[in-house]
Amino acid sequence: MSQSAFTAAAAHDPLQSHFAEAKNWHMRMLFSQEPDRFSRFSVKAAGLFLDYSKNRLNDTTMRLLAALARERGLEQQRDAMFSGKKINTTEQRAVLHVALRAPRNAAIQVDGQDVMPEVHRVLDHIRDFAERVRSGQWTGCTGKSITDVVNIGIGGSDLGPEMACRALRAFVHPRLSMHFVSNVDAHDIDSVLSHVNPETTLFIIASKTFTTVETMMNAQSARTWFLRQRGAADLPKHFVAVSTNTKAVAAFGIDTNNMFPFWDWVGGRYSIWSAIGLPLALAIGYDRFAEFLAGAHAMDQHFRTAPLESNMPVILGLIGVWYRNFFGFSSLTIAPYHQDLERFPAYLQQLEMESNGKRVSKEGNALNIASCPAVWGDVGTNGQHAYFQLLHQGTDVIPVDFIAALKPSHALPGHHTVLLANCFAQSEALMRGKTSDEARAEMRAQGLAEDDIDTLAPHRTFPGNRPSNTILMDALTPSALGALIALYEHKTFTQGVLWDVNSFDQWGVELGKALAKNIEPELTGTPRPDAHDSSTNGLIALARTGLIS
Ligand code: G6Q
Repeated sequence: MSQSAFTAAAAHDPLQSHFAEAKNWHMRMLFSQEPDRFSRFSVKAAGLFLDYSKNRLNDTTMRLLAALARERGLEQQRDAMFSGKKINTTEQRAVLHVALRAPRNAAIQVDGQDVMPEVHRVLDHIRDFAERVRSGQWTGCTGKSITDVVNIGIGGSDLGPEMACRALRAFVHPRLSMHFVSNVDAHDIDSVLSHVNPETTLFIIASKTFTTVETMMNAQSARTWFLRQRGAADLPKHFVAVSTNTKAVAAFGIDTNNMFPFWDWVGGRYSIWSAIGLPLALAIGYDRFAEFLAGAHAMDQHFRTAPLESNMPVILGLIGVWYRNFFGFSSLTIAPYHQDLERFPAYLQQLEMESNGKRVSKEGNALNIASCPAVWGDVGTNGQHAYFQLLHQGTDVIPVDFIAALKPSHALPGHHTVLLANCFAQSEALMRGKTSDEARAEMRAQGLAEDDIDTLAPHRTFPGNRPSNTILMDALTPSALGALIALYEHKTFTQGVLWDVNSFDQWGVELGKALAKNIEPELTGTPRPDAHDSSTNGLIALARTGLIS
């Protein structure tokens, strides 16, 4: 394995030597030596606040990490992305989700062509369509207003709009219920179809390629369900498409005037800002959707212009690199203390793991360093009653990103104070831990016998020194959500640059799309035992009999 660009960088060895010292620090010590850590290690941008003081780092760490980022060409590669260069080299594509949220008068070129007029033509179409559906002007085939919107898509054509519609629940039009169907397992679509009325339901078939098996099967099932109850002439009022494949959309029977296009320079997991965001625009209205785009654009401006040392996405990315490549931590947990961000961990899981879950460099050489950690999580306070045990006392150290809003989107008294208190208390406890002496003193105060104290002390001791970031916003508004997603997009970009991977292809996902096609005919047709191992043959045989015993 050749040396990677990461370890070959001149800034790498000083970081390695610094780590030899830093790995012995306890954050309790850092906080007592540097009482101003909160102001020193926090940053505001685009309406978000990041406190990164509860991390195992100091000024030198951040200076050395920024030097590594500079040496790896982060600033130049960022500028290359923003200017439409084909940085997705394995697919020869530009990467321009930032253009989708840029103002109308921006000029961004791909192959010598300004993409902004086309971006805004589609946005205007979205605005017009969303307003007609929301106002009741767009009706179903019997003249009734639309009450249910069913988005059929998967991966990047599902997770973004689903997460965002859930996150901005408080802003959704009261007449509209939003549904998301993704799984080829028809239990998914069945549970939706059994609750909606064909006369008042709008289906959005969302697929960049319009060939993805899951989406096409679900779309066909929705179409069959619809045609069983209504005529083919009624279909155009109830089916619209978001795609880059006009021919396939027309072949499906969708009026191409009701097709919302996007472009090959929008990656699936970066597509919520494109027409893939149509369900969100329908749900919250175009003006709010525009605020969502503006929030992301504000974060883009910050990422583009702030020095690396005070650049929020860069800081988040560098801290992740510090833990992954020096401490060797292999996982990151996302803990939104906001029920409406329930799907945000799943969204980030795709964003980070599909982008940076790579084992070769851009040039195709095997990496000699670790790349993306496993990303997972769930909302607080629920996680506290489940896996937080491992975060506090497990043998692995797992850094946490806490995310919270200062103000709730509901009016129920009391809850929000308790929620925030829990969020802050968790990061404090993870950082401080509880020493054996403290555990013993606590038990003594509770009146326990000395023998019991000796037995219990190791179990009631917490090592602490477990890192976390805390990201705060005023409230979970469209603009704050836009900024939050863009923050993580640019964090992911930063890490991809440091690790020297192409963050914008997904050959592992393409593999999954191809593999099932080999086995599917064998489940109903002739098996090909020579084509597989004994395990796969055994499983195919079981599925063919449909019986375990
Ligand atoms: C995202 C991935 C993947 C993709 C889905 C759906 O970056 O490429 O999640 O979005 O496989 O693809 P289609 O939109 O083409 O149906």
